[in-house]
Amino acid sequence: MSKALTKIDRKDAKMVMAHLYVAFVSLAIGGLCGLLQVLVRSGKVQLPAGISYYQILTVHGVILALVLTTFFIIGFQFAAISRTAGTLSNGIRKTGWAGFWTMLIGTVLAATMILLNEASVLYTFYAPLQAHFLFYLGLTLVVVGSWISCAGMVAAYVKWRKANPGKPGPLLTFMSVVNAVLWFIATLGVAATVLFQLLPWSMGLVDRVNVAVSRTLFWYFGHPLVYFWLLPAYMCWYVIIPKVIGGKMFSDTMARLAFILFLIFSIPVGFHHQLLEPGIDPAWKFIQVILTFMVAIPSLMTAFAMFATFELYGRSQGAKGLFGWVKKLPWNDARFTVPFIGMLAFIPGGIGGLINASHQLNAVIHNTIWVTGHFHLTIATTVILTYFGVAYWLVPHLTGRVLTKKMNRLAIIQGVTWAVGMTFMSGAMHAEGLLGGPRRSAFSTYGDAPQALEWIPYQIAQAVGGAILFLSIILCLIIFINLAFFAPKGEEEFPVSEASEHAAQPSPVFENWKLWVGITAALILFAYTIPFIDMIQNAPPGAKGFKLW
Ligand code: HAS
Ligand code: CU
Repeated sequence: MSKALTKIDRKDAKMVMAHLYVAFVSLAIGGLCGLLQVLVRSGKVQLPAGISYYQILTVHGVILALVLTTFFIIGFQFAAISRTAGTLSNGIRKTGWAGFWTMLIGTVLAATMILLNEASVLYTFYAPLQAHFLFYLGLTLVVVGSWISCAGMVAAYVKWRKANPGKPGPLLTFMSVVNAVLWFIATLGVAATVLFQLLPWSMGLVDRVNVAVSRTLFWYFGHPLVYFWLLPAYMCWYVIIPKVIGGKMFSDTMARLAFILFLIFSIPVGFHHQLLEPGIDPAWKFIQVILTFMVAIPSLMTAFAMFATFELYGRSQGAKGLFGWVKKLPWNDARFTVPFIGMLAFIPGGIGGLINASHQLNAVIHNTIWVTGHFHLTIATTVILTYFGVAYWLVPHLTGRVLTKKMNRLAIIQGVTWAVGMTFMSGAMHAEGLLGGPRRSAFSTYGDAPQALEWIPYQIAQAVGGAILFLSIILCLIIFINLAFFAPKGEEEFPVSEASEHAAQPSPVFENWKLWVGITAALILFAYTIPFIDMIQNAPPGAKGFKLW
């Protein structure tokens, strides 16, 4: 690696930081809403000033699941590309800024409509709940902005390839491009339902909406969305963590293969969110469940690669026995420990996912707060703690400061408090879900039904966990502000691992985009064409809009 590439250019750094500011402001707002939600659901607290539970729940979901993630990911991927494929050209940096502003305007528009209580439709904005059309327009701008930025990433990669003919793209750049391509294909679904269904319907141009089609288009997008969140975390695990611990990446080839498998299998699986919906032939649900189990494979490969990385490093340091290597890991380095807690959470999180995907078991947990427990382990622990772990070196790298010992310690405390809070909150959600406690619902004793009364202690446990999580968010914000504005000046490393010297050069087949995008398209057409024809041909008259809040 030439010296020139190890430090990100200042102009690039500024553009990336702009994204991170939005991400962390989102964390503050979304985290506060989360705290209010668990308090309301404990039955002990009521919201003031006529604010509705569903309004803050919508803010929470939209600002954390859609806004924080997208801004963080785009910022991080531009940083990864700038670091490994060289400083962005002026044109590409401008593209990044154009994407940033488009997304920000969209975010402000959507947020305004939610705050005006015109769009309490939750982050999945299911029809026939009907929001103000400006809410859908705002989300459209967020998606369009992300397309502009992703096009910039692809352009940077193409430029690198032209300048380095015959060489495999730098791993972090390659991974960013896979995620950008995944995002392009996935967002076609949400763009289609918003542009052709929800916008005309909310503007009053058409009266009714085909709910089954709209929800199917949503989940065509909604599942790969979760991998769009996950892949940047995997970029950190595969490429950054080995360098942080002082070891080597297990296998560059395996990392590329895992990413390509995500591209292929992420999309044709949306029905696992619709297993209990009518109007879809069970045979097609079955096929998409099989494909869902296929998409677990690259995660299992990743688990294997991480264990291998840790064990090889531990043994190189003289570790003995089956688990001796655990002791050799740098537990006092937040850049490792915080993402590691994320990895641990993905063991129960992933198992929960496999349970959800099993049709019969889905009948038990669907629409219960078990699902909320599942995604607070996956996105809200595995992914977000990895993002925090990244921010703890990326922010000082970008601002020309350092992560001090004190901040490093605070960061570890942040990770541990998150783990504790989430164990309470997510654990209680899983348990309450098994007792039938519903998700997406405010506090109610359902007319003092005995079953509903059983849920209450778990809801109190969730409030305790949620309050601890909120403290953890405050710690995270303190660290972020310190690293952005106050930490001592210096040079913080952007760690990028090299492959172990025994590893083979990755095969050029990984960069055969026509092949991979072709297979992806074929699988999508296979999994969705007939069900869509069915849904359109046998459609009921369609639904009028409802505003239930
Ligand atoms: Fe999920 C619902 C199935 C992964 C997020 N999921 C959701 C929702 C969200 C979400 C947000 O099939 C709710 C959507 C809504 O609002 O309705 N999910 C899966 C499956 C996986 C999965 C099969 N989900 C994720 C990830 C998410 C996420 C990742 C976010 C980032 N999920 C479902 C289903 C539903 C669902 C159904 C619908 C439920 C319903 O009925 O509504 C798989 O990708 C999981 C594979 C993962 C593994 C784990 C591998 C373990 C690793 C860690 C290694 C640890 C190490 C450390 C190395 C097989 C990689 C160890 C060290 C030591 C010392 C021990
Ligand atoms: Cu899914």
